[in-house]
Amino acid sequence: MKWESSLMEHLQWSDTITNRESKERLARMIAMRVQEGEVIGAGSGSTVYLALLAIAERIRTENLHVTVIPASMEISMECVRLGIPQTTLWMCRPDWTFDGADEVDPDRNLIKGRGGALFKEKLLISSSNRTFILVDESKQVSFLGSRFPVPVEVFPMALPYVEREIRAMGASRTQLRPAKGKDGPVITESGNLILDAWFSNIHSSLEKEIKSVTGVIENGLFMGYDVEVMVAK
Ligand code: ABF
Repeated sequence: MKWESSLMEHLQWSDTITNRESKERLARMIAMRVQEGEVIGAGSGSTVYLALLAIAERIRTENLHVTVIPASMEISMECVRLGIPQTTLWMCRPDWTFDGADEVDPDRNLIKGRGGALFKEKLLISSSNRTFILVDESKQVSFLGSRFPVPVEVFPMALPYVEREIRAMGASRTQLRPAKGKDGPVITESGNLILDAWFSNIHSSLEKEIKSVTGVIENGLFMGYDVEVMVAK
């Protein structure tokens, strides 16, 4: 069908996945957890994409019935392409959710949001009784902020105010995230901006402090969430 083939052109994961073998091991492990009739939340990123491939394979070969709640339009489009049925948080609550992360500390605190879908990812994880975070070893850090800034999703008009408040909280640097391959900033699916904020001391209350600023939609810190971390060697 024409519509499907034009959809395919926009999905270009395969060439760009780092640590692919580790991520494929995780993908197979998560696909094996899916049980008949379950509703599963799917975050975003390349590990989630590979897990969807493995789940689609089980749907094809075992006639498994599973429904996915996707955290992003990109993942939703992958589900369409792979023939995986979808639903929304309006319709039901996921039995469990899987997602990736950018950094995981020894206490299972996370930084997420390099793909800009942090708001819906957090909504999905908060709505789930159980969440699996799939990471390769490169994502394990001794403290958060070692490699990545904290992404903050900001209502556009609030940007100057939010930036001042975030700096007053101790961010040494803030940067509006630029769009890849074109002029202008990243615009999220909800029409907001992403402000990346570098902190040298990410403490347990920082997530809530950032969230309390008027104009902040969400941030990519996940402090103290009850998640199970699966690490591929
Ligand atoms: C999502 O995908 C994001 O929160 C995180 O930034 C990213 C991890 O991507 P990958 O699985 O491609 O390493 O989970």
